[in-house]
Amino acid sequence: MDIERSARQVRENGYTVVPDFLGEERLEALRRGLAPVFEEIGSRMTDDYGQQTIHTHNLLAKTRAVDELLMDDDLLGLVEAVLGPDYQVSGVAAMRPGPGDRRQRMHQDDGHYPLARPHFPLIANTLIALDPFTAENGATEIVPGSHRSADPVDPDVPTLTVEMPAGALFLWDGAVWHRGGGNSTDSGYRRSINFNFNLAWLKQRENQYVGVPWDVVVEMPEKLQELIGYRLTNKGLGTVDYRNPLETVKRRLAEAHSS
Ligand SMILES: O=C(O)CCC(=O)C(=O)O
Repeated sequence: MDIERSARQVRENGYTVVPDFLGEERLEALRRGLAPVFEEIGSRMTDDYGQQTIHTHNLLAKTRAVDELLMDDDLLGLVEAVLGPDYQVSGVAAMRPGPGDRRQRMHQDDGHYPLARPHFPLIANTLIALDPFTAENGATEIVPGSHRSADPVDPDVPTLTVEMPAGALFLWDGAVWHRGGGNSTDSGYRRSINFNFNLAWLKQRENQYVGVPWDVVVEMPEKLQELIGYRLTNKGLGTVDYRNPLETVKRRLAEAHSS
């Protein structure tokens, strides 16, 4: 992956697509590993938007199928090039718009943080395609360059549909206006993995400390423990007894194995 080129595209346009990110073998392994998760996914009705895609959130509590991918050096290199070294996992989900699902409302992922716009990137959000993304099956629709806007989101501006092959990585600045597209097919699903990263001194979208059970956390590789928040950040945020929280994780692992 040409990390510098992709990071430049994110700075300039608000997003990048890396078409050949996964490769055939990893793509197949992820499809197999996530099959039980996708079987659980349905659709939901809302008064405002009709039938919409439903996501499986808190994925690290439900499967080990995405652990390796989440620690991928190229992926994290690109995230670091966008956010700098102090980033963390903010949420992990499986997303699959299905036949009849309507498009989402236009939104910005960083709307949780009440800062004046435009601002530096707070979030690097990603979708990794397990099926081709097409205009028909719900490919994401974005407004290139909107991460630089100070205006409120306008749902009526022209969008670009992010069509990409299975195995592609789509990464965008959380300030970009976007929405999941509608799925007008009879039977085509648009399976994808969503890794959402944010600056490590912000609150995570999904509470990883509560969401991922402790017995799962202690068995994770240290790199993953750190990614989901068990680390010191920004000159010492996140201590336990004024020490690195990883020390507590390791102590509990030793206790679990000795009992
Ligand atoms: O599924 C997509 O294309 C985008 C999903 C999204 O933006 C969201 O759920 O917030």
